Amino acid sequence: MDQSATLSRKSIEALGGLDREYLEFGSVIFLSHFQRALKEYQAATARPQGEADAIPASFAGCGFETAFGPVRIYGLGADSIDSRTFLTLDLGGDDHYVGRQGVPLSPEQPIGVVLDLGGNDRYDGGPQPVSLGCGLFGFGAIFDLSGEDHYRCAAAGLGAGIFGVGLLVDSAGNDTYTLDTHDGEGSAVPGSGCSSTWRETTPTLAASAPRDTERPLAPACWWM
Ligand SMILES: [Ca+2]
Ligand SMILES: [Ca+2]
Ligand SMILES: [Ca+2]
Repeated sequence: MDQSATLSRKSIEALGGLDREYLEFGSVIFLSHFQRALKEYQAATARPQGEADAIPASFAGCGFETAFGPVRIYGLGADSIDSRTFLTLDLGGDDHYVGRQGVPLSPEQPIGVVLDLGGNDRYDGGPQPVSLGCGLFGFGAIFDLSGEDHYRCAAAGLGAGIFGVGLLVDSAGNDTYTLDTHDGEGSAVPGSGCSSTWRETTPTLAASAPRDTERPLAPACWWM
C-alpha cells in the first residue's frame, strides 16, 4: 500500500506510553534556558562599532563531551559540519551542514540543537529521512539567526516531531526551504513540529513531489 503507516507492534504500543505534557513541559524548560543563555552571550560579546570583535577571526573552534553528548563550537570561517552533537554552536561564516543536524542522538541523549549565529549557510540533510530540526524521540532544533540560507531535507525534517518536538527557526534573510517528500515543515507523528520565520521579507518554500507548489513559509504548529 502506498502509505507510511507502521505495522510494528512496539511503535503502536509506544503511542499509548507517550507523555505529551511531560514532553511539552521539558521542551519549554529547555527553550527558556536556551533563550536566556543566548541573550547573555549576545550581551557579553556586543562591541561598539569600530571596536574589534569579541571573537577573534583566528578562533578555529573547539569541542568537549557532556552527559548529553558532544558539544562542538565553530568559528567565523566557512566550516563543513557533518558531526552529530548534543549542541553545535557556529559563531559565523558561510557554513555547510550535512546529514542529521538538530536531531537527538538517541533516546538516552534526547536533545540535538544547532545554533548558527551568522552567515549564508547551506543545510543538506542528505538522502536519509529525519534531519534538520527533527525531534525523534526527544527535542531537535535548528536556530539560524541571520544570513541567506538554504535548507534541504529528504523527509521528516525542517521542523518535524516524531514522538518528540522538532523546530526550525530562521530569524532573517531571504531563504529557501526544500522538502523532497513528506512529513516536514511543521508536522508531527505524534508530537510537535514547528517551522518559523521572523522577518519583513517573505521567503519562499519549494517542495518537490508530492507537493510541487511554492508558498510562503508561515509559522505552523500541530499537536497530534
Ligand atoms: Ca563557521
Ligand atoms: Ca545563516
Ligand atoms: Ca536565514
